[in-house]
Amino acid sequence: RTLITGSLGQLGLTLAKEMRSRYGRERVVCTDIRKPPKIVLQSGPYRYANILNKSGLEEILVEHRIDQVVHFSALLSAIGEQNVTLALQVNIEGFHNIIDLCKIHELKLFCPSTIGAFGPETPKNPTPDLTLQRPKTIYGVSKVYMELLGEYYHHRYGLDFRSARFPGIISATTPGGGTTDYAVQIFYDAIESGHHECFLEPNTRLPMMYISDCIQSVVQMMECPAEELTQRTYNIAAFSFTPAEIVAEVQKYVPLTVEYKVDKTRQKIASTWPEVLEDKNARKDWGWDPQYTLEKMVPYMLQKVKSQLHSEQVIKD
Ligand code: VAH
Repeated sequence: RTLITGSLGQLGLTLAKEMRSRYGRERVVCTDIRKPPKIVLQSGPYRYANILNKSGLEEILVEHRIDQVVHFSALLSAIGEQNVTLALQVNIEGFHNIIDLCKIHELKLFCPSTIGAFGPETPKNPTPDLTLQRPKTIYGVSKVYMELLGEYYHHRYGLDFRSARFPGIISATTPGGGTTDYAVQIFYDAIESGHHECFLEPNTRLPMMYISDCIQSVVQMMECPAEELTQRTYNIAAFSFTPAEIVAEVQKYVPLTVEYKVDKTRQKIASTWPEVLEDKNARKDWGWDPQYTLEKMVPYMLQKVKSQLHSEQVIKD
């Protein structure tokens, strides 16, 4: 039975849907601190949880006989810089509660890391699994801490801790406060207005991934026998692109104009991140094999966003 924290964020509900279709509706419990829309309550078990309330979390784990946790709750890169205190609480204290409970109850724990766990001194192209990590955001610092503490708990207490460094994830689910969010917004703008204001410079190359591959990576990592994993945290890569490149790809399908209105804060963050991740160990150890290229993803995303906006319009009418 799986518990997903931060399930109302960009990835949680898509992962819950995939896991429920594989393991059964009742075997995946979604939690979040926010009030869920009705459709979420109808799709499977949901519990209110504040990851700063350790005893409340423990009650849910015991009551639902949880044996593995996917911990998504975190403040992302840009929003973390706006509220460092809250980022420390959620990304560090919240993680302490989760990892301690997983140790006490011997639960398997997956926590996503990120390209944001690297910094300006890290080799950018390619960025290997094991390299210098001096991130310049509280988000990145908290994710390096998570990687190191997870590794320590594995070696010291035998905790089955697993992690993958996600690139910017592209999905028809709104992300919250990231530096790669322009790559989601561009699809909504292409469908709704035909014009996109991009907050990054046109030549800012970043590793990205379509959500279907991201969700598969979590399922594959969690299903992999522990003895086949040779490390706790793995880079995973699909493709990298610049704003100019994705604009050109979208323009093959729909009219789109773009204006570069650079957000200095997010440009500064993006300039410290890798351009291309090297992920040979994930491919070797647990069969990582992304299915979506940039060229394959763009028409999928346009279709998904179009039908999502249409169904929202129908509900409004
Ligand atoms: C962010 N989307 O931009 C997240 C992610 C790789 C970036 O961690 O902060």
